[in-house]
Amino acid sequence: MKKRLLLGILIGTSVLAISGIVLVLLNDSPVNPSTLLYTYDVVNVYPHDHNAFTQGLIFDNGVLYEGTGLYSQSTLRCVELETGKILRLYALPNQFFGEGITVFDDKVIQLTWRSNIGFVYDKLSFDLLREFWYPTEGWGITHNGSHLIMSDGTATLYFLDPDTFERVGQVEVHDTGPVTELNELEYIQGEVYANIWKEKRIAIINPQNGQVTGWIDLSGIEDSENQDANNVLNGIAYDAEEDRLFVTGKRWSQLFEIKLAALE
Ligand SMILES: [Ca+2]
Repeated sequence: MKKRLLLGILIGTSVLAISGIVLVLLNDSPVNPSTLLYTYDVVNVYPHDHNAFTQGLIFDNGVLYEGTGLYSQSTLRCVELETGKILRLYALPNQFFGEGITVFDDKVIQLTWRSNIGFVYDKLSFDLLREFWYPTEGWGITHNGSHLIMSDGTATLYFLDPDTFERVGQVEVHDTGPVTELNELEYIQGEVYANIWKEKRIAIINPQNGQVTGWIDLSGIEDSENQDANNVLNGIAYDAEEDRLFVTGKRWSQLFEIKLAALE
């Protein structure tokens, strides 16, 4: 009996140990040596509303559009970059937790977290034009000019028809393993940049096959005022005309323009 018990303990311990190794491998997503690694230089710092729980951020036609979250506090806003001044604001009904946004043509599209409903607004007036349904959680959204690209907190990026909002494709994002917790997105020069929830790094993803082609290490960039575990890095915007890259975080008081620097 003692031998059996000992054997059982040994087997059990081994299974736990093996499971532990597997979990560590999956969670740590070790960096593929062929991916490019970037650090950053801060080029400009702009004010950011420290009450804005940033879930979506884009730069369009000279201004920022920002979607914020939390129940009873979610908004869509148009913001002046240089001053942080809110030029236009729409408050979502209290039952919705706002998530990612993107501008497609003359419309703003906004996801919600767990309501399975997206909203479509007129870009200039913020008049609500229509709603659409999707089956997963809503996290981040961007587009490649022909399709909307959305994340749901897993390793999957979904491609949606921009008119019908039907799902027409998907890719699994991976480096050496699946890369989960894909959050706010931005499509930049043929690749998808994705915040990883609760991490200070951004994945650069080939949208054709989901392969991570680079990582931006944003260690050291953080909010100087508002320390809270939920106030994580989130929000990537790109000014294509002037090639400016902006990042911020949830309830951060600053928004940073950064330049990437490749690490050897
Ligand atoms: Ca974005």
